[in-house]
Amino acid sequence: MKLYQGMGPNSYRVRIFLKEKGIDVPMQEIDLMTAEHKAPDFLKLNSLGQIPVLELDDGTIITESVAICRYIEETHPEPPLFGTDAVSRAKVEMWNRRAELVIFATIGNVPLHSDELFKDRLTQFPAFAETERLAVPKKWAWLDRELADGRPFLAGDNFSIADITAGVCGWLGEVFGMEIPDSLGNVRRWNERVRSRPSWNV
Ligand SMILES: N[C@@H](CCC(=O)N[C@@H](CS)C(=O)NCC(=O)O)C(=O)O
Repeated sequence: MKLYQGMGPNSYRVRIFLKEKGIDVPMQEIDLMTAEHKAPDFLKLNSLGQIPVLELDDGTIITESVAICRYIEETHPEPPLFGTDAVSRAKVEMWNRRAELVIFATIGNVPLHSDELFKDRLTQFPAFAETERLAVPKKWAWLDRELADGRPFLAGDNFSIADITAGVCGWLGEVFGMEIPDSLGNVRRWNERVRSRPSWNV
């Protein structure tokens, strides 16, 4: 098995997931700054030219961070990070989707539409980046209201992939000057709880 990965939130969430599982996977660093992910050899692995990519020993290629994590979950079930029964699995899916669609997408649009690194990937609209930047505190405020019920993790009592996805958003926001507002105590406590785990130092 080999993980092609590098900088950015998606590789980061897979590395955190592997660390939570206690698994060592050989990794190959793909340099986004030199556009290694758009080189013909890499496009044979992922036609979208994105990282991370997991290559299995039989040559099977799995892309998409959550699909990679699901494969790891199936092959290494402990500790469970996708829930354990019908309700908890559904809640983890629900919160992972919400973290991706509501928070990750909003924060991600800021660099996507303003950073030099993405200028060839899409037509950038810097004004859209700014409206998304302004929307970020509102997204965290929504999560703060959700977490007001006192649950320790997004999907309930147990740490899951949803916390990894949303926690990586906290990290990405900091990288681009969008810290979680001080006034949002529930989210700040959750963020501290999640990101102080040893798995985040990868
Ligand atoms: N949906 C994919 C997104 C992968 C992705 O966008 N990766 C970024 C790095 S975090 C990338 O490779 N960006 C380069 C590009 O899109 O050109 C996933 O969940 O893995």
